[in-house]
Amino acid sequence: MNAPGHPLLDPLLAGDRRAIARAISAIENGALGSEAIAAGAAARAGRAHVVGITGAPGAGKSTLVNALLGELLRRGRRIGVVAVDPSSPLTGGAVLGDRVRMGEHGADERVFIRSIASRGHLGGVSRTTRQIVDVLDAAGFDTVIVETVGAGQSEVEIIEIADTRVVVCPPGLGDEVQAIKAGILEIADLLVVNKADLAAAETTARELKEMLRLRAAGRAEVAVMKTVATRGDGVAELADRIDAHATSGGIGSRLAGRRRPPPDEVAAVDRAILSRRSVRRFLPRPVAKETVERILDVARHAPSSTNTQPWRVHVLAGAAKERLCRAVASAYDAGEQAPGHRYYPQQWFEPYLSRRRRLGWDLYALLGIGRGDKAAMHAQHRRNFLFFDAPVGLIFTIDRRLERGSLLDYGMFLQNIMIAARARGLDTCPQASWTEFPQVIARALALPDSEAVVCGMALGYADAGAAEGRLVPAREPVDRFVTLAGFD
Ligand SMILES: Nc1nc2c(ncn2[C@@H]2O[C@H](COP(=O)(O)OP(=O)(O)OP(=O)(O)O)[C@@H](O)[C@H]2O)c(=O)[nH]1
Ligand SMILES: Cc1cc2nc3c(=O)[nH]c(=O)nc-3n(C[C@H](O)[C@H](O)[C@H](O)COP(=O)(O)O)c2cc1C
Ligand SMILES: [Mg+2]
Repeated sequence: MNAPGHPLLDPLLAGDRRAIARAISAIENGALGSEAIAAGAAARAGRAHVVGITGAPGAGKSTLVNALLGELLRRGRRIGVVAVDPSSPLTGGAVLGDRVRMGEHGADERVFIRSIASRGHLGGVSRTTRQIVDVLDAAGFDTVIVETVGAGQSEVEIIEIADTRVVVCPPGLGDEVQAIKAGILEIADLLVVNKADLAAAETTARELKEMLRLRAAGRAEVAVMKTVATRGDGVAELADRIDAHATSGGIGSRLAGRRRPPPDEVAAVDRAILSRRSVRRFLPRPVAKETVERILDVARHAPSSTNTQPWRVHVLAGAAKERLCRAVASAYDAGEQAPGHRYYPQQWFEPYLSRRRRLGWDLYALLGIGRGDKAAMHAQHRRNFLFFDAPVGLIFTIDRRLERGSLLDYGMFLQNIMIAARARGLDTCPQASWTEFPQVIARALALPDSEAVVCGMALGYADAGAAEGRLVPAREPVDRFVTLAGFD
């Protein structure tokens, strides 16, 4: 494990109750080293099933947690419980009776119960709760139950705390049910009408189902259950549902939720993707070597089948770039394209033929190149071999023995480079044109015979005033290339 060291981590991971209790206290108090404990626990988290029990004050959450605890213990689980701001005690349920009171004092090794107050938390109660849950997960409990009132926590925060979210509703007055936030319905995996011994329970359950149908469209599959927590009625069924959710992808889903970028980052990622254009005229402004290295350092995290990472990159600037450009441009002028070059199909067909033509005509129109003006077209294509004046040129190669699948990996790597460049205000143009001159490139870069040229790429700062820059090739709308099935 790479977690930064903390003396409590090893005993904690071994399930030592004193270490668990001390780690939780350290997190609660924001003690020095608590971040290291939290990071270490988070790195080991993901095995426990974390069940969040949320709902209005007095809904019967604690009573239900106690009953559920008893049921899960009967099923042989080891259980950690965290209660945020409890006003009623968690005792360990009927099974444990008086033997277990609170966590560290507990006699039963199978249960660890901890209450925390929401006041006075450094970094917020949600973060503290999340970290404590991770500690219990890392300490080896099978199930971690978290009771929260839900107030002051956003839905996103609850998603990051629990894998399975149970919302407890008291039977109520219609108004009270109406007050349930739509957001809660969006994130609930199970809705429980507790106090089903009261007359209004049936109506409440019906209203909740209706609300799920109307306000949370597409969530009609969310079960609405009834329990009488004080008697244990419906608790075994609830445990069944919770277990079913665990096995159908629930376990660890809270960790996936944490990787979801916050909204502002969503916008930034989208902008980097949507602002990318193939730029065909660059400013002479140089790009620092460190910047290129940084971009490649990000791009190397591209996925590749069985992590083969088939890319090899030749980064050229200054005289090295000039040398390659001179060699290839003069080969182009002499008409020395390699024979047998198979990048595109021999014979074009629709709809690809039209799209291709459209791109060419639009580009030539912007540049004032008339149809049939061979010399001007030649000169424009030639600019590829100057990397469109970009200060940095990249040539990508691959081991010839690799197959088509590796080119798929390669594409993802190339896109990463282009997006990472955008994020830094830089522009690119991916270039297949270089593959017309593999031998010339091999000679200029002293490539071994085993390496094949995949493509080239220009990298630099776009010339904002360039006519070519006004080219915005259209894209087909989603419904033209997507088939959706099974969503309703
Ligand atoms: N009639 C009835 N009463 C219940 C039931 N479950 C809980 N209660 C009672 O409801 C009251 C509140 O129960 P708690 O379990 O403390 O409720 P809670 O949601 O944990 O409350 P807070 O932690 O304060 O938000 C207690 O008096 C319980 O005995 C039930 O199924 N039926
Ligand atoms: C693998 C690949 C090779 C390309 N080769 C060239 C090229 O050699 N010369 C060029 O001017 N544009 C080249 N392009 C750019 C495409 O024409 C461009 O991506 C397409 O028209 C869409 O425009 P956009 O990238 O500006 O959105 C290439 C793009 C890709 C993905
Ligand atoms: Mg409670």
